[in-house]
Amino acid sequence: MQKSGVGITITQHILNQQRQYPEATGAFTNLLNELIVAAKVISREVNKAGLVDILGSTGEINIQEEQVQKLDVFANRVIIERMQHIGELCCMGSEEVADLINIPSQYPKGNYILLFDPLDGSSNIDVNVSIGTIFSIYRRTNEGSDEVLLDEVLQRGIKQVAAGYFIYGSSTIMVYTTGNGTGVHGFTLYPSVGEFLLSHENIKIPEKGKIYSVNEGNYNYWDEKTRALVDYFKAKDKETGRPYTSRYVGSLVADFHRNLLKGGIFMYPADLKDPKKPHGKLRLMVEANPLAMVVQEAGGYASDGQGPILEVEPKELHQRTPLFIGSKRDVELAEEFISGKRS
Ligand code: AHM
Ligand code: MG
Repeated sequence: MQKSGVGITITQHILNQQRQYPEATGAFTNLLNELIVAAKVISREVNKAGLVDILGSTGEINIQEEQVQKLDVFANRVIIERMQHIGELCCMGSEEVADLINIPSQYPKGNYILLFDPLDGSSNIDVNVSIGTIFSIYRRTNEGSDEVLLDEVLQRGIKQVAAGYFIYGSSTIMVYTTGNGTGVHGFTLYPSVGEFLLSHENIKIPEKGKIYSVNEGNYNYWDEKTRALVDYFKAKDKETGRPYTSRYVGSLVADFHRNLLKGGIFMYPADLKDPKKPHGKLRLMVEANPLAMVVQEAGGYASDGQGPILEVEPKELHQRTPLFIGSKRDVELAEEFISGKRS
């Protein structure tokens, strides 16, 4: 990973990328810039969460039947309100909202679709552990039509035109990619200046890591194959660098980001804890797909245990999926265990 000494801002970086496509209209640049503004607002609010009386839940239950925290509601609102008026989106989808979010009729519409998890890792808000915002951008398939159908949104991850996340940790970092070999780049927010500056240029994930990240409290809810996989990472074998180190904070963005930089595998396998959720906990469209695009562009891999996440045909906006993501060789190994090719 190279460090840039020139302090290039995220805006300059996006514009530089845009210049490589003479046919680009600037719509996409406009979209990303507005999203960055939304993230700065969320970041400021997250940073003062311990100072103002914003902690605690609103008492509402979101459509995933989980307690909604106040900051989730805030982050969700900021993104919708900032993004709906810019004229680049035809609709949005949020982890916190059951249906597609239409663009109000007073605003112009565009050809992009924005899917997001406004504040991932919400159970960590009130204990000062890193949380994040995840985003995924698609082009609509039926440009020109007034009505946006769910079918246009339910595209495979491979069709994403950009994806990334903001992590609100010891500093606020944005990581994004536009795919096609353009690389994965990270920018750190300099709060006093209010700018994201390039800090992690062309991130590459190590081909094999030393870390496994999973909620092992679920061990007894897993099937035999999943248990065998995690047992494998814990077994002693000098030649293959085992046992791996265990690291899990329970914020997907934070666990993913650490493994992206250091190498390793994050897993949220299918479990039998809740028979209504046989595919584990994480959502395909707002969590698995965007991080899968990032990791693959960085040289890693993401699988649902049977094949690439990016090839999964989505059937519902809030579909859940098992997720194995990180260093290529570690995820391929996980796939061999889960798909039964190895035991
Ligand atoms: P959330 O989007 O409601 O915050 O839930 C998703 C989070 C992920 O960030 C994290 O990886 C996972 O839930 C942790 O779940 P668990 O507590 O079951 O290990
Ligand atoms: Mg969430």
